[in-house]
Amino acid sequence: MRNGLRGALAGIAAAAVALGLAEFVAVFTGARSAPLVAVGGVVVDHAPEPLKQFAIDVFGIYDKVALLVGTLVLLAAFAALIGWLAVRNIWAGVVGIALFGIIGVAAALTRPGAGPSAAVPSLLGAAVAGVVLWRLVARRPAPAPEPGSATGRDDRRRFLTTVAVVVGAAAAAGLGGRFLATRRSVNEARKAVRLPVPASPAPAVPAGSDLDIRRLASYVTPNRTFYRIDTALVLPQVDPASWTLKIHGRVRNPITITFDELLARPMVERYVTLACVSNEVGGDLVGNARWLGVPVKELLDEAQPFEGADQVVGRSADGWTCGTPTALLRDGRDALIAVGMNGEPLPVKHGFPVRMVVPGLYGYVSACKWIVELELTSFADFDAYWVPRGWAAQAPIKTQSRIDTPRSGGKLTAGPVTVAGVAWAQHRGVAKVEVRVDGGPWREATLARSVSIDTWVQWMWRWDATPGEHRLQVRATDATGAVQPEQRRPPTPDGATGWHSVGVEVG
Ligand SMILES: Nc1nc2c(c(=O)[nH]1)N[C@H]1C(S)=C(S)[C@@H](COP(=O)(O)O)O[C@H]1N2
Ligand SMILES: [Mo]
Repeated sequence: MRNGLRGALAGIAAAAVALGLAEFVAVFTGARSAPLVAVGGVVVDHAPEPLKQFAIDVFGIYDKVALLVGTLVLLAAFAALIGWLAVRNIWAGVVGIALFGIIGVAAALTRPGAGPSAAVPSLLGAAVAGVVLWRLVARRPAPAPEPGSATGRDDRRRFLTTVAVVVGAAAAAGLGGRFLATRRSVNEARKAVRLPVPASPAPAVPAGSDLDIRRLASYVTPNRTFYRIDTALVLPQVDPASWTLKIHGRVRNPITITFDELLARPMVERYVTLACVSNEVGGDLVGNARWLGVPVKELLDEAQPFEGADQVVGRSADGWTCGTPTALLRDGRDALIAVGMNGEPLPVKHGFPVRMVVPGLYGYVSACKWIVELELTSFADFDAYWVPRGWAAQAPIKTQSRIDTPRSGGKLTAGPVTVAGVAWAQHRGVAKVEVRVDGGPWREATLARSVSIDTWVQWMWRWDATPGEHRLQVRATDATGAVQPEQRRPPTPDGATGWHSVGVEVG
């Protein structure tokens, strides 16, 4: 086997050992201390905004998987290079691995909330990788056998077996670590949670909220299919037994409450449609759920914010922050510190044990998952996570409407066609939805019923389709009379605008 290839394989084996071992050790030092997750987290936090939007556009909700796979591929390439260099000079290999170790340690130590033990997975991983590389590269049979000779073949077989065993052991350690981590996760604690009966139940969903049209989004979105957006590469595992919510900062009366204390308070249950600011026109980063929780207003009233504390910063267990106008949280809308979603404890990926939900505001300025702090401050004094990354500090949800059926590029038969979709203008309410064909006159759609102005609403319109290619467009008008603007604008900095349109072929 050629020395270069041999070195490259040795490098990849060493890297696999480092990652597998680190993943295993991270079971004990915290999932976010594993080098892949820590470095990935730094990339997520510091990647330029256009790149991130590109990732969301191209990979959608798989952007995190794409990031991890991409990182692994890059890593394998560098590991191969280090191994290749190590064949020529073993010290070059050792320095290369040390460099990786340092990057891992630096990333893990600088993650929010990291303690000194966060350095351990990368340190151990790099140390063992160094030994593996040394053994695989330096232990050459001397003298070098003729290529193709019996000793050459034996040597090659021995080398490949060693590499296979090492990589296999690394994979076992890594996967074993992942398995143990799930076992140690909060799933058990979540199953044990008994949600209280709401003192103020949600209004019953009126008959006719669901038009029961194929491919039309259901009025209530099941937890299973509810969109998920966050910066977390591994889900924060927040144990309700040790969870507290600290309300502090510019308040007269700082308070800290435990999970049991929160559950003991009178709870409110409301339907609220959540929407992501990154949603493109016609996109599906929006969903409607029944949330159970304590009104934020009551907690703030107890804490007594000082005059001028116009921003409430929600802080997550993983350090993520969002900033919500204090006045909006106290204006009587159903802003909740929520523990329940559609009758269940919050799913872990939707913020278990506790999150915030605020009708009318995009998620990134209000819907803090895994929330552990509410800090009273001012917009002048603090920028939350997405603000220095180019997104607006204040972001009410824009009026939007979407055509769910027919789909773009659909082939239809001439005659009556049901055109249907959803529209939303949270906390203002949708007053009207209109559809037009090929730029013709606007036709008013039929609106389904909804429980409140804080949720989306289904709409439908009967179209007598004629043969040919056609373009359908939709627009909504909110209850203040404002018509959804036509002008197409991208999601940055405060939400996309424009009319959703769908091209179809009628035969
Ligand atoms: N801790 C934390 N909370 C977060 C986020 C995050 O990255 N971290 N993302 C926010 C964004 S951008 C949105 S749109 C909503 C999405 O909530 P969901 O994943 O439950 O649908 O969560 C918000 N809460
Ligand atoms: Mo979002």
